[in-house]
Amino acid sequence: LESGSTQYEKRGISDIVPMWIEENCIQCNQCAFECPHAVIRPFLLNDKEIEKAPLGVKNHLLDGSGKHIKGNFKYKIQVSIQDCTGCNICVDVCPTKNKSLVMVPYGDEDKRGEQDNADYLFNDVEYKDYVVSTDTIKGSQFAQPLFEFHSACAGCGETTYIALVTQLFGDRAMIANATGCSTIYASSAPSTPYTKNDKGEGPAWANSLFEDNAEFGYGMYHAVETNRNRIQTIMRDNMNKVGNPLVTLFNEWIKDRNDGPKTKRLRNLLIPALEARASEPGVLELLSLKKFFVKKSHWIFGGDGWAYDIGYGGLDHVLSTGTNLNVLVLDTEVYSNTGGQSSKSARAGSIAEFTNDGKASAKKDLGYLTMMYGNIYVAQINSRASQRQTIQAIKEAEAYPGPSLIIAYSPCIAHGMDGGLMKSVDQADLATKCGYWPIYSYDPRLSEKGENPIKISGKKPDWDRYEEFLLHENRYRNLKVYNPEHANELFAKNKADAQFRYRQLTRMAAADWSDEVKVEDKED
Ligand SMILES: Cc1ncc(C[n+]2csc(CCOP(=O)(O)OP(=O)(O)O)c2C)c(N)n1
Ligand code: SF4
Ligand code: SF4
Ligand code: SF4
Repeated sequence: LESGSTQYEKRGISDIVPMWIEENCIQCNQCAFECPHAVIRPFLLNDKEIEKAPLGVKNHLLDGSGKHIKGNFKYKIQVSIQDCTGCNICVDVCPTKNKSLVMVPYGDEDKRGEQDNADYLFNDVEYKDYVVSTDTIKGSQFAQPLFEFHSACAGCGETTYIALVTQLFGDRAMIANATGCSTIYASSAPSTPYTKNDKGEGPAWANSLFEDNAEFGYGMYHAVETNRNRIQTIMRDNMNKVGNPLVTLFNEWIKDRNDGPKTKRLRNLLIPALEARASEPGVLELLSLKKFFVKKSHWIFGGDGWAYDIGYGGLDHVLSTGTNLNVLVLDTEVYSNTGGQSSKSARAGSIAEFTNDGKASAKKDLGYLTMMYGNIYVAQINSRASQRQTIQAIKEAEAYPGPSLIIAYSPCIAHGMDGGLMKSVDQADLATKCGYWPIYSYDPRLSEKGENPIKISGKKPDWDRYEEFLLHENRYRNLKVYNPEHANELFAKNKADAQFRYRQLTRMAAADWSDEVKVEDKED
């Protein structure tokens, strides 16, 4: 499949699309962060870009606000209306009292020339990801999403996370993807939403099977690192046979070979320096390995059916090896792609195939099980409840030089929520508020310093709203309709299970970890 080919589909599937009301906008970029389809984006324009812009852009620019932006750039939010699915997520997350986005008929925005505006901004204006730190919600959205316009359901809860990973690390990402929704919307012939930036860099992505995905990603890691070890050997062997600047660059690369941004800079210096010295020893072989100069960001994506059930043995094994890999579990608590079979991520009282009378047993706590290794970064995230914690966890996981597991709450059509996914922002927020989906991280780097590694984000759960959350979704409500007594029993168990897990988490988060200081640190 040709990378980035979904951009040519321009499906125009929604008769309503968001209109930006610039006078209300506070330039927070939360709409772009949450859009599951990478359809709404913020742009910063310099004078040259403004000069060439269509009138529809020129006449609707705000003075950029915030440090580094003010005085230097104009700001615009832009929707590519032909790619919009009308899911309403951007409107719901927009935090201004008078909404800065409203849904209007497609024809109105078409008449205003919004697709021409989008074509100009999306293709001819630079993505200025260097202006505001990408550690922030706002800054991350000035980076180009390298995953866009896919065929997931309108408002899908999985895809926001994938788009964000590509914004943060996409130009050097390598992704192994378990079969499931995330392979179908990523590779339905003839197009793929994975794309590349203007330098031709983008994620390398592949799917093997449902059951072997962790092992598949582990193999990718070793294939890449074997080549990178060869680079190091050639550099070491020839250090005394080449002159400067190669000696300096070789030493720097060997020291920083596991640092993504530093190896990007070194790659840009190494390639021309090597090309200018093609006759020196080892240089031609190094040039044949140039695509491995940059440290790859290794990711393993999959759903809960893969991670909790069918691929669990492999996932557990790969995590146990201590390898520097990042696992993202897109947790819909059900096998979504094949029509809704119950997984071990599903909870008591939920209805799915195999559990038509309500699941009797508790949800498996994948986060807790994995934390018990001690040396694995673990986080549970929910972007529609906290974008801040989501980006922080994804950044920390990637930076951790060992295995990481991120479990991401993913609203799905299979949940049958009131109002559909169009209303999933409030419902997902309630999932965290009521204790159904606590968000936390476990960072082994803190433990090594003798600090408690667990951070629970947000307020204490409001357990009184737990049943309200359950009854907003058909996967639970239907049991209440067909068998109310059984439903009451299982819902009580569902809540008690969640409360037990939360108490367990808070007990661990309150514990004294000072004994865990690494031995060499104690001796200091
Ligand atoms: C060994 C095997 N069993 C079953 C399937 C069929 N299958 C493909 S995707 C899928 C469900 C995926 O569910 P999940 O991992 O939760 O991902 P989601 O679709 O929810 O994102 C199943 C059962 C398969 N491909 N291979
Ligand atoms: S309506 Fe949905 S697809 Fe369209 S821009 Fe908003 S969030 Fe994106
Ligand atoms: S979420 Fe609303 S206020 Fe924030 S950038 Fe988007 S339109 Fe503007
Ligand atoms: S079925 Fe669920 S997970 Fe799959 S694309 Fe639709 S909303 Fe996303």
